Amino acid sequence: RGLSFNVIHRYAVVDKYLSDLARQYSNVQVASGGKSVEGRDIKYLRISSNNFQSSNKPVVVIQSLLHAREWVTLPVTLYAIHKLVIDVTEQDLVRDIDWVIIPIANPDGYEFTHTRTRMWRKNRRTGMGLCIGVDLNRNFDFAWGTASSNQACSDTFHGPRAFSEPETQMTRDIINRYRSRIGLFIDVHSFGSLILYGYGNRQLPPHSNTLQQVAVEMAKRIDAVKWPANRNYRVGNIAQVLYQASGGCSDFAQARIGNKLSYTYELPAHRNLNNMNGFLVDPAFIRQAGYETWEGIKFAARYVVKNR
Ligand code: 0X9
Ligand code: ZN
Repeated sequence: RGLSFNVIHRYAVVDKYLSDLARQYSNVQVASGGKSVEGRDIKYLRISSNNFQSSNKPVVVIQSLLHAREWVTLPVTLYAIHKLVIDVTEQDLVRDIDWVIIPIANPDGYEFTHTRTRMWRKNRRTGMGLCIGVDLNRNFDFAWGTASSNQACSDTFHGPRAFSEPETQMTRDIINRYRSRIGLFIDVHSFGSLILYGYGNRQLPPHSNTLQQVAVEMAKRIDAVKWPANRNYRVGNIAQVLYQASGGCSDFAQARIGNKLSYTYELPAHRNLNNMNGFLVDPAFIRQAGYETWEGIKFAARYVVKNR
């Protein structure tokens, strides 16, 4: 039952799947967070064993495909949905937690990677001259415009102002709406086998020790079920591990949820072909990506329940 895990599904397939689930399962609601630049609904699921709105359980938010070309992030959210709705083997996860899952945060960019340019990263904003697209992970209102590009042609163009894009407004509104209940926020990207926390300007949140310790445990859980077996996940502050970056989604979330947990995942490049571009996905790894990442998410989610 559900969707297969041997292909990367298109927007229309995921869209129908989310609606079907909401029809078939009383604990699932589908909502639109608004429309993308090109007019696609940005759908997300709320999963709650009681009434989501009146519940006071901690909320875990998982988002994927903010960057269009990072296809392998989609099976991670679809696998999470599968394990929370269709194949529920661990009851505590639905008993103790409410979930918000946003599988396709950048639907226009994502469809464009299927129809035209596989390596497209940004959204499909026009009207800025010859070049198209805003980097949605530079468009959030956290130190906006300080470590990003003001050139529309750049792949890290931060947009005309913070939250200029409907796609980032959607995530902002979800974060603001459930702010007091969000215990864990995960923005899934690829690639690099990393679990990163704030902030992108090198400043550490006051609870960075907790962020580090929980991430180390998540990485252990993932590496333990990895195939091919290897211990390659690394953990740390985004600016120390990667580079400085402003306007990031998980930084904005971190600032809003205070001493709770916000991470950016960089999934593994899962290549088994020599010299294969790390954004390309070997079909043999689609299920594995969901399966192993879920082990990390579960650890952090349970940590949230125990430490609320
Ligand atoms: O540069 C990015 O946006 C992310 N890497 S990616 O290769 N997927 O583009 C990392 C962003 C992490 N940013 C913050 N936590 N601020
Ligand atoms: Zn990314």
